Amino acid sequence: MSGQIAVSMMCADILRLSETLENFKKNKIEYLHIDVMDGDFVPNLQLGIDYIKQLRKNSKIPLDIHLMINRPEDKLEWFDIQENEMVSIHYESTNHISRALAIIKDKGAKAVLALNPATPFYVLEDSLPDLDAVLIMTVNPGYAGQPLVKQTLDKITRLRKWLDDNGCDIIQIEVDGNVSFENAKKMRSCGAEIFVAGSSSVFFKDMTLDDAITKLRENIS
Ligand code: S6P
Ligand code: MG
Repeated sequence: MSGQIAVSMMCADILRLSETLENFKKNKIEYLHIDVMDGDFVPNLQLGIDYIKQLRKNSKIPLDIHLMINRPEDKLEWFDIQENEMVSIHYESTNHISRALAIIKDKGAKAVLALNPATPFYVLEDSLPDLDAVLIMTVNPGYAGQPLVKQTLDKITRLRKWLDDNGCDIIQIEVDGNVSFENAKKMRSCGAEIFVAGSSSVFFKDMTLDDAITKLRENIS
């Protein structure tokens, strides 16, 4: 199966959102990636509840909600999670991973555990039965436009093998951070299946959305 694109909405031009969403519909973008930041787990504030509501009203593309917030289990109810959505929580953000994943699964959504670049993937072991995907951060979370943390490429390869060896070939790997055209190709060959596309691909300066999406699709097919 070809790789899927989750466009990073924090990189979209807020003054042109409706035409951007029309373009994503035309280009059959698989997910709208929503970065939620609380100024505590990460040193930045980003997309909120009302923005998410507006997106759901104006687009049928499923959301991929990336929660970079501490103690997500206390806040998941705020998001009105829908059945066709993906929701990721960070391993580093709570002592109650199992409780948080259960809340997401209860809503019928896909449960995703996100790992910062320096977090080893084997910490996932006892969560595997609860997971639909693993989100590998390939930059340190908090900002768009950062350089790749290079050792995360090898981490994707080792994670894919470990998942397959443990009978979890159904668990997908999503990658987020500096997924440039060139890096996306490498990440694809390492085993990534869902690609968060931000300022280094779909929103690449001086390229149209159409051209950038076509180029990214070629590199992850
Ligand atoms: C980063 C956030 C990401 C960024 C995305 C931007 O904390 O989780 O989703 O929005 O990485 O993409 P780029 O190509 O600018 O790194
Ligand atoms: Mg993200």
